[in-house]
Amino acid sequence: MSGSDTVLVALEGGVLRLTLNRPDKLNSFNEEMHHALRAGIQRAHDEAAVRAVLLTGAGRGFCAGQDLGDRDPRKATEAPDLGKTLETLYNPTLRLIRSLEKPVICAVNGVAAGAGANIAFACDIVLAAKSARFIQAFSKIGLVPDAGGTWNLTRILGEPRAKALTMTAEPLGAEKAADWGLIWKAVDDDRLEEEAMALATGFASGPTKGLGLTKRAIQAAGTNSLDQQLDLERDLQREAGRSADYAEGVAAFLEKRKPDFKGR
Ligand code: T3D
Repeated sequence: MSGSDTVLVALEGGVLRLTLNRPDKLNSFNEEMHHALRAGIQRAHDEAAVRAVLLTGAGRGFCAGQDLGDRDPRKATEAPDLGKTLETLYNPTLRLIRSLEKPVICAVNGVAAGAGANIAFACDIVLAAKSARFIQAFSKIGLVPDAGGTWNLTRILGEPRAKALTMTAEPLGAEKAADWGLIWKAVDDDRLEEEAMALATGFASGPTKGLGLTKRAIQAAGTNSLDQQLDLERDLQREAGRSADYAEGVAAFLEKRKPDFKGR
């Protein structure tokens, strides 16, 4: 499989669909897939025509984290520098997802393990098939959670659940993940594709500027004081108020018609 085939990329009506595509390995990450995913998200940063991203997996899994076939200790002469692979491969992608000021929807179509689970949790809105499960597989192989897992799980779930999930590697079902607030929704398996695409398509005709600023504000709230956050809201509202989409939104409301947002 060539590098570009490891992530299928399609732009449909403003939605950039990125499909992790190594189904025989449950879409685990090899180096080519890292680069292809990163290039896809970078494209969403660069192209105004992209107004939402939909990330999903091909086959029966979403993503099983690192391809352990590429880490076979029996074939290595020395221990790998996994800090380097985080620094050069996983972390840049995580940062690109978080800094993209456009909605990133994740449709978890099956098992999400290791970094695969944590990349899903880094997306803005996560839908999962009811049959999907999330596994913090790291402790099974003597590693620590990465791809932002310790940060997201602790903030969202608190220490007791974050520690138990990561230390036991017990699978967490999609419905429980939704009950715990880790994901937005668990949906019937045969509805996942349709629901995720409807959500992404809706965003792709939405007020992209305002949505992006909303993402920035929500992400800043975790570390800001209330005073800092009130100042940030003031500044971002000022910016949003100058957007063409705000003018269109108010005009459309007053004219009792559907707004025609251009994403500016
Ligand atoms: O190394 C670094 O750069 C540091 C960063 C690390 C980040 C990480 O993500 S570390 C965690 C790595 N991932 C795992 O430890 C998960 C390993 N996989 C599993 O535990 C299980 O496969 C699952 C629980 C995810 C799913 O189980 P199941 O029973 O549904 O499927 P399976 O039969 O285990 O897997 C199906 C195939 O996918 C199988 O191949 P085969 O036998 O049919 O040829 C299996 O070997 C392959 N596969 C699944 N996960 C991986 C994988 N191949 C390579 N790497 C994998 N991670």
